[in-house]
Amino acid sequence: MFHRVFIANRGEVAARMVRACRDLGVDAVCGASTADMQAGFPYLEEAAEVICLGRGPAAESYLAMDRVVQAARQSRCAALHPGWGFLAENARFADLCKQFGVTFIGPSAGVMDLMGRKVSARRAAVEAGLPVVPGSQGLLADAEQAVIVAEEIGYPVALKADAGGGGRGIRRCENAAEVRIAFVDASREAAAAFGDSSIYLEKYLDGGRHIEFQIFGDGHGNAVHFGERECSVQRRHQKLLEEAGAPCLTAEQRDHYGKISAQAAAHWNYAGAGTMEFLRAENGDLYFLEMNTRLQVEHPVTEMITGTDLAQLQFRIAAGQPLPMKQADIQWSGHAIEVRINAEDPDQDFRPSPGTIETFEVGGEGIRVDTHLAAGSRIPPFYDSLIAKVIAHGENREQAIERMQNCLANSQISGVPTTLPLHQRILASAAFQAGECDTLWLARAMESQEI
Ligand code: MV4
Repeated sequence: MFHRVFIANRGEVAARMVRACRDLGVDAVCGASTADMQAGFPYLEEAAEVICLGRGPAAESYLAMDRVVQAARQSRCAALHPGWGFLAENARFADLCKQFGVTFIGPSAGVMDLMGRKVSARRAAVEAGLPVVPGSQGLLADAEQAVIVAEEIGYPVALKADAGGGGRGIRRCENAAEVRIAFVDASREAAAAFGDSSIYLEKYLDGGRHIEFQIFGDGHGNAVHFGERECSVQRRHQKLLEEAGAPCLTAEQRDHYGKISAQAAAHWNYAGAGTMEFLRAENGDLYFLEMNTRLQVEHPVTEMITGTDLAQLQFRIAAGQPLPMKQADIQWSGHAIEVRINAEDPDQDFRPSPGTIETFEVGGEGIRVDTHLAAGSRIPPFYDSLIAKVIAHGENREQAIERMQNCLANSQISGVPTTLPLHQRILASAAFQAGECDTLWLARAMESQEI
């Protein structure tokens, strides 16, 4: 195992990785912006060393690749954990780490590059035996080609950016006229957002649900899956609540899609943590959409029901150890739900609400809290607004819901407005309790003031 690891991230992510380092007996060196160094976060007190990366804006600190690598080297770290967000899926950064002799805790730059472009990810998925949504063979040359492919596949279709992901820039089209307009808009938008205007097309599946499978490979040809999560409760492609397992999946489906996900990871000789994202169609079938080559924000629900520390597993794999378990060793117990508490004002269209946390008291039976904050901590304005994840584990879904509701009812968070009251309304809704929410449910339920 490594002696010292550089944590190239901040906030809740960095706090999680500092905890993994402590549990593994590894010294954690945290890179931090000046804004975060003054924010009073307990994890920076616990770190073996804190290195200033630059000023508050992420472009001058957490996204400044050269500075981050230099800081890791200068602090004599053998490895670097990118967390999620920032540089975690940047293949050029993974390559840079390698050049500087620092082990990037994640998969190879090659597989990150393959998955970073969605057309190549689709192709790799097909080769590895995963079901994909019917779509264009590759990139579309122009709007007229898009119309030809759309007519073959049948409407509605989704136009997507090859360099996109996470839902940014997806356009649903019902006819040729809409495809022509959307193609021009989507190309322009993709060029501005990603510096790459390439567009492809898929059949649009309405009423879908977001199901993702957690996989791990060890780069020695072995791969396993840790089951699925459902993340359909979203707002503008931001997940608000996730659960494991998925209420809409049968045990047979978990085994089947988990198995083919792990087989695909083994096929690519994948090393480290990854997530296969699927869309569940209304008929119950799952289709591969994209792969995230990192651990995810919502990994704790999987940890709770499998009893495995996935962050520690990342460190072990990166240090060259083989997977310590076989598929048959991975068992599921109970149900877990996570809510993301954001410092946002639900009454002001979820505008971020930076400020100082005055009280922070969250906990209860069967509750885990992942946070970087304590009373008195400041929330700088530069980064995403996640301040805590509350995870409830129960023997079954009903108990997990009940424990989460008890926890939220007794929580005291003051100083800034948060999304906590919205979570209470979601948990109390009939649709959520019945496990019936698709990806459009939250927007509609809020629009109609149903919640
Ligand atoms: C789709 C889709 C319908 N049909 N693809 C959005 C996130 C990105 N990873 C994929 N997304 C979608 N892809 C086809 N062919 C609908 C979505 C989608 C969605 C997916 C998951 C969770 C929330 C969503 C919200 C709107 C659209």
